[in-house]
Amino acid sequence: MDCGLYIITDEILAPGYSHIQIARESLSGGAKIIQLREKRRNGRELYAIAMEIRSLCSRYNARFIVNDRLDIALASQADGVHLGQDDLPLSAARRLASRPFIIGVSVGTVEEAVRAEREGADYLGVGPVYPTGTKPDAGPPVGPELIRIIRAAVTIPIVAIGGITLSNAGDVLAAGADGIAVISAVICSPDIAAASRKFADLMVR
Ligand code: 3NM
Repeated sequence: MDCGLYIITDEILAPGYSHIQIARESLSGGAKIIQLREKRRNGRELYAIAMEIRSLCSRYNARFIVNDRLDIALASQADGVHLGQDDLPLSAARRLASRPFIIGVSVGTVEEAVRAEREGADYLGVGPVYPTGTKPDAGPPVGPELIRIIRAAVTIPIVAIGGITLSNAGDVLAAGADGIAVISAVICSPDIAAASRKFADLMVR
């Protein structure tokens, strides 16, 4: 999977912005992957949002990933799904969605990373790298050091997540992350497209 700037939509953190608006602005600022992350809406609403983001991502030649909901990902013809450690097991998801459908898995230890790769994950979300208020149950920060350790232990792409800002993103990339996933540093900014552009520029250097 080609990585790059990976933006996760969160309507709660960006009052007045819908998932679709967040996706549109991030894409116009150079995001390469959009993940729809929504835990409150019903399936019908989520499907409608997913269909819109699907077509936006196609227009920008970006990937579209759905958090947790494999049903919504498949129904909307997303490029993939992102699974947490408490979501559907990877092996079960893979039975329903064969490649090239992408399955990403969140990991917070090298053991989880190695297991996810062995079970067929296409990329790893590793975090939280730094403290973050966005996901209070994300666990203690692992620091760029865990990126370095996991980089040496697996070959699949690593997307670093958690508390990543313009000032620490360089350290995370230097530790071996292939991509950077960002929520608050982009979507809490008054200009989502401009904030995305700054991260995207950092990643092509
Ligand atoms: N998952 P922000 S940290 C959604 O560690 C999520 O798995 C994490 O948001 C993990 O960029 C996180 O605002 C929140 O810190 C990331």
